[in-house]
Amino acid sequence: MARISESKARNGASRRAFLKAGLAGGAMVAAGAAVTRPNPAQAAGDPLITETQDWNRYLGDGVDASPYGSPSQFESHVVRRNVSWLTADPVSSINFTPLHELDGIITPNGVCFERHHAGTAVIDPVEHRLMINGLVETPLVFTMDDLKRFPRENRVYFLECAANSGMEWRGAQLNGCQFTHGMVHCVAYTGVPLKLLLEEAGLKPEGKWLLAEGADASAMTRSIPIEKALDDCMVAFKMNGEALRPEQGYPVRLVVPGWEGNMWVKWLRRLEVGDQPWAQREETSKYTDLHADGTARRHTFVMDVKSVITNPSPQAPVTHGRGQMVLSGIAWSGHGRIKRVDVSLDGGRNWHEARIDGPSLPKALHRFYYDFDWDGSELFLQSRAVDETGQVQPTKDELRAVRGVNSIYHNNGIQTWYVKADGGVENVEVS
Ligand SMILES: Nc1nc2c(c(=O)[nH]1)N[C@H]1C(S)=C(S)[C@@H](COP(=O)(O)O)O[C@H]1N2
Ligand SMILES: [Mo]
Repeated sequence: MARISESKARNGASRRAFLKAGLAGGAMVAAGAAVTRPNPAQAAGDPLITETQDWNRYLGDGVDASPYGSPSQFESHVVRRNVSWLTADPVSSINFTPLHELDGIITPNGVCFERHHAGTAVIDPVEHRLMINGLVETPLVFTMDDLKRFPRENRVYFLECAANSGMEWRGAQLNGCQFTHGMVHCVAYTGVPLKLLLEEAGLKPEGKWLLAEGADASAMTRSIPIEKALDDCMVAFKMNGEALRPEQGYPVRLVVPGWEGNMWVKWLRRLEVGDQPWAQREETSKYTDLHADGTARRHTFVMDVKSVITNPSPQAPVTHGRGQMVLSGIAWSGHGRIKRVDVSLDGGRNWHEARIDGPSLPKALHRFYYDFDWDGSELFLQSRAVDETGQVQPTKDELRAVRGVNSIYHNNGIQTWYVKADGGVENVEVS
């Protein structure tokens, strides 16, 4: 995330109230208490039932109306959005996934967040080439047709930009999970295991690192340890069953499961095998974590365990009043599966185990729910994920104690949403 200025972050921090955990009242959730069901609509005399509606009276559009379909016109607000002050120019910019409008674990292709450093490259697949060179027995150049003749696999992975939640280091700032956590998407990829391509070229024993290079105008380049390349990396050409979207690297991108998004080079054109990391811009001046003492953490590749409540959240307030509420969110870890998610309604004093529903896949988003009876009082919602390696998502204060506040990258701290009695929701911190 290139252009965030420190003063912006500081101002943002002071803009929102920091609430102390002396929460008056608090949400009462009596164990085993009967849940207040939603009020059924007043059926008698409802014209939506008694009158014939237009959609029932007139023929609809025929099958030729939309050869490539798009969402309902009533869902036109479900779009990627940006934060105008974050970057100076759209070609080196970011937009965010509308997490509060989605459910399940798969991100639809049209709303996967985009991050590019030099705009979206437009590449005719017939003219695209992928080269493998460096410390290999036989340097190779693949066409897209060549790549599609290697045995392929289908796997679901999240991609998270290391700068996700980066604006929240110094305090609560952006009002919506789309903006605080929307630099993540989760897609089913089809592609060739990178291992097969490297074996085809023949790795020399001194080959320890891989340089992945993009064909866009930024020529994005990152060093990747060879163990990771041989483990679970993929060269992917399909997402959610169809061709990669141009924004996501059409015709081919690198998939680096569980590791920071910057390494997932889009428009992948070259893989060079070397004996040491290259020290490119994106692994020195960017995507490193500056400590208070002036030293920086480098090669912080894995995205640690993290979660966020997507509903309710600032862009998705509670509109139905007290009674039965479906709280929902997502959790993920670059180390593997999510084992457990707990939810707090009172800013982290008491925790309730959430229900994980849907597939639990390693290095993929997990969907969780907590169904409860809201008594209409203020809530301080938090979620805390634990992954299968036992890592527990830290509080923001715990994170700051170790890493200071210079960092933009790798913020996996616990998020708090303040739900007011009127159902409105705000981004806050409790301490
Ligand atoms: N060639 C190329 N690859 C790239 C980038 C880029 O600008 N150029 N951006 C990187 C960054 S910083 C991230 S977070 C991810 C974003 O992937 P997405 O646009 O599919 O969400 O792509 C990475 N791969
Ligand atoms: Mo990124």
